[in-house]
Amino acid sequence: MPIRFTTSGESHGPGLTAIVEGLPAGLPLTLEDLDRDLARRQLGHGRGGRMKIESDRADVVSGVRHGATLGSPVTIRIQNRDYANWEERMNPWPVDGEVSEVHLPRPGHADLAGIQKFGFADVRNVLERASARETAARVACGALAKAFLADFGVEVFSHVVQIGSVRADAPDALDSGSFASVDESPVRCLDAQGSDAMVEAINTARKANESLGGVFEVRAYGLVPGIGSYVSWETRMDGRLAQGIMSIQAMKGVSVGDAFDIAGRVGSEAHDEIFWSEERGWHRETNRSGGLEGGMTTGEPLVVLGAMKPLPTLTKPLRSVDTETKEPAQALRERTDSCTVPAAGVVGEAMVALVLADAYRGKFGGDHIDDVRAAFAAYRERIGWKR
Ligand code: EPS
Repeated sequence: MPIRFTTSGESHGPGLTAIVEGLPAGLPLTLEDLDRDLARRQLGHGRGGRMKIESDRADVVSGVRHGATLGSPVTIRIQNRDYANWEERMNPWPVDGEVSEVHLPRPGHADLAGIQKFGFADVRNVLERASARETAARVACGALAKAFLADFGVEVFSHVVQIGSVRADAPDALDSGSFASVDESPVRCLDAQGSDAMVEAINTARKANESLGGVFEVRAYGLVPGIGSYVSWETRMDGRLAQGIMSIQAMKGVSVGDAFDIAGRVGSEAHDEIFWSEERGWHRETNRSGGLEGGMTTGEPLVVLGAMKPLPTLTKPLRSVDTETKEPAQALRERTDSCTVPAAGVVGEAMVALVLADAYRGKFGGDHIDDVRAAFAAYRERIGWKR
């Protein structure tokens, strides 16, 4: 049974819903597992006024009983507290008052192509769903995937490595312990100096009515080799993870390991030589591949980076056109965030966890978590995996 998930909800509508299918029965869960990541996604220097209104909580309404999954679809609801301020504008049903339409598409957002595609006059019909508010629902799904992966010793983390033009060097040897206090940095950056410089860059941008993008890195530790496959294009993990990351709002680039560096190196400096020892079994001294070879996990940490563009809702509006009059106009100005790269890292964790959890489900099968554990143990035994 693959893990599938779907989300629904508009940014200022009554709320978000997520349904996750394919988790085995008997997986222990706590509400804390879900709410912790929802709260982490709301963090980060550069958030706008909306985050003061929201306080995201997961309301689980199916698929879980007494703290364990039932094997049936898990449904999660997250309330949009801001709906109280939008009840007239976003009501599912006709309202008495006049609701003004938005006719000023923002360059960089889904607005213009969205109204063309669906035949809408009101840009709000597009922007409400295109908004990254939807990522709260994905993070809730990702928290379930993380709980499943944790049962197999897999942990997924993220940190921010660039905001605007400020790059921070992560410490050389990262391990799962390195991320213990990453959320204490206001930009979720592991380097203290880099963190300060990023905060500064966001403050400067905000004062200038600008927004900033950046780059986050997601790492997964504890993966066994051979997850994913080289035999068909859609089973290759590089492609599946790339889709997961690139499907996040405002993402414009992805890299696995040192991809863009490797592209400029000679072959002998681009790969990870293979070693074997009685104590460690198969291992590598480098991890330029980002933990994937031939579309499969190698057993080294998975390293995936996502590049995010600056948010396109600007208080310094760009040139656009009024879609009704066709006259030149300034793009819609709305309350917005100035930088959400720290939050995007948490969403990246969720997407990576969902892709990995699906691949684990595909490989180890089973209906109850004990079936999955047994298949996993048999596989580790067969390949002599020592970690
Ligand atoms: C978003 C715009 C902002 C963000 C929102 C995504 O909301 P608003 O228009 O209400 O100020 O805060 O993100 C969230 C609400 C969230 O939970 O992440 C956008 O246009 O994408």
